[in-house]
Amino acid sequence: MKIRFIEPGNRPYRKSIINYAVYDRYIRTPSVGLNTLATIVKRKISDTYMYSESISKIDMSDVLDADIIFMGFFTYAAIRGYELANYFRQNSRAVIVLGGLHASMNYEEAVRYCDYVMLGEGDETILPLIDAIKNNKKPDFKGVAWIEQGKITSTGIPNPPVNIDIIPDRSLIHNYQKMTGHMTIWPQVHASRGCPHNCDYCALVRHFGRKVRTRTPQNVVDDIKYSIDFFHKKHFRLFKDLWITDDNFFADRQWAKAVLNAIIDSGIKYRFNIQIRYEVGFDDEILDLLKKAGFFELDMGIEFVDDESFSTYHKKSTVNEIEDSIRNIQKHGLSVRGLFILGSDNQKKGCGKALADFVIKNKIQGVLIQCMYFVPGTPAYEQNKERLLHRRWDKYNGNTVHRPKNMTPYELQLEHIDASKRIYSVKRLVKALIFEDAVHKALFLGEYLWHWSVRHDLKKELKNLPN
Ligand code: B12
Ligand code: SF4
Repeated sequence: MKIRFIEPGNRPYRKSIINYAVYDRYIRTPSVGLNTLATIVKRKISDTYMYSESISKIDMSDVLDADIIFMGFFTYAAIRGYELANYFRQNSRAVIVLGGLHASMNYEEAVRYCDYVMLGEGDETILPLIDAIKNNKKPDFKGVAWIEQGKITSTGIPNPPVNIDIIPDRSLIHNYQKMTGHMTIWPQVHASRGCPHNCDYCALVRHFGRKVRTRTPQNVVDDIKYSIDFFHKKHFRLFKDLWITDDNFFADRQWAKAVLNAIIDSGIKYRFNIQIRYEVGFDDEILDLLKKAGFFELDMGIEFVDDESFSTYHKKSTVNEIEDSIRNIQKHGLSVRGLFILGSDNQKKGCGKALADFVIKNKIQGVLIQCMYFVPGTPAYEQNKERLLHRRWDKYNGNTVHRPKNMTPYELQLEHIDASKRIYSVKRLVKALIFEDAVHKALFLGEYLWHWSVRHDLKKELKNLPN
């Protein structure tokens, strides 16, 4: 049997000099989730291989004669995913299976483009589905949807896998080893799944559930070691950074401590960053451990810089608490990256400047700004879907996609551009290049170029937005 895994990009991969400077135009990091599934399948079926449009073109001559093509994607890559699925259906005899967060939560949409949609996480259902296909049987276990005589059949959401101790085999991804020389691609490890919270707008809790499932600390350390080794094997890398991509690594505090201690005991000398909620900023013991383990940056989901927005979206933080948390983190010698949302119902014109002022005042080093969007499958989507401008999922990558309450969509997009321009101004670049340490000089320059490319795309979208 021949199995191929495909990760579509937000847009198809194109070789470009720009790939060396920015991460999301023609280049991104390949999916750890799809790589994990490919690793599970490879153990049983030797002719298993993966292509990710984040780092290469798809070799169609290798894919079209596969028996099964598995594709996985998030919302921003769904349109490209459907385009590829249509192409495979027309040009290959392969069974086409779609999965991942977007396909799973929108299976009634996705099922029109494939033979099967897989629901949920897939680790425990992918091999049974391959067996069912091989034996020409319809799946009789949870986790699959398909169309039969024009009617959608779903066997329901499967239980989430408990044992997630799997080290993704990076060598299964086409071109990956070669691309590890690019500084815009970095090693990633995902150590736990699920989050006990239940934020209205979060798709993750719907996909991964509220029960936190963790990998053993030793398995996480082994993955970190292998990942670092993979990235350094063929190339010299000036920056030694690894991103632990968990959504809520500290939800199980005892386990988090055990992993940090395991990293310290392993003697790995590397630099890590990780996502946090603001409460972690008050936990001195954890902050000390993070520093000792080699963490240099904490990526805080701050979302808003006004208390009214926090209460509208049921986020139980205040601006004062967030500022105190940031100060305490910085006191421990760690820097803070801010993850923000613009376009809440409470915000009006000027919110871009307010965001930039907050970032500059609190010495936040690096930002990701996202205009508010309501993702299918969440309560926020159900309440707000009438306000979405369109369902062109490829635009759901930071752009304005809804009608804000106190601004026009066009004005909100301008606020986003304004915030980015103020934070990544030439004046601030020069200042960073003179006064920051070597790492933050390089980081600021990288972020400056990345935001320049993000703004370029945001400006291009302006002509499509109502004013
Ligand atoms: C790492 C990461 C990135 C990386 C790479 C992403 C990648 N290639 O996977 C980078 C930095 C490039 C990135 C960028 C962006 N990201 Co991002 N990212 C993440 C993050 C933090 C972790 C991804 C991960 O490894 N997950 C863990 C693995 C185990 O899960 P998984 O990939 O879903 O796979 C499992 C299942 O879904 C399933 N599965 C997956 N595929 C398939 C396929 C089949 C056939 C089957 C059966 C099962 C299956 O099985 C896997 C194992 O169980 C997620 C949050 C999250 N927890 O997922 C956000 C997330 C995916 N990002 C998000 C966003 C919005 C973005 C950006 C648009 C942000 C921005 N404004 O720039 C950009 C898009 C870039 C672009 N233009 O293309 C959103 C997407 C929301 C949505 N509804 O789709 C998420 C969910 C964050 C959030 N809190 O909402 N991101
Ligand atoms: S805390 Fe973060 S990961 Fe958890 S539900 Fe809220 S937004 Fe989602």
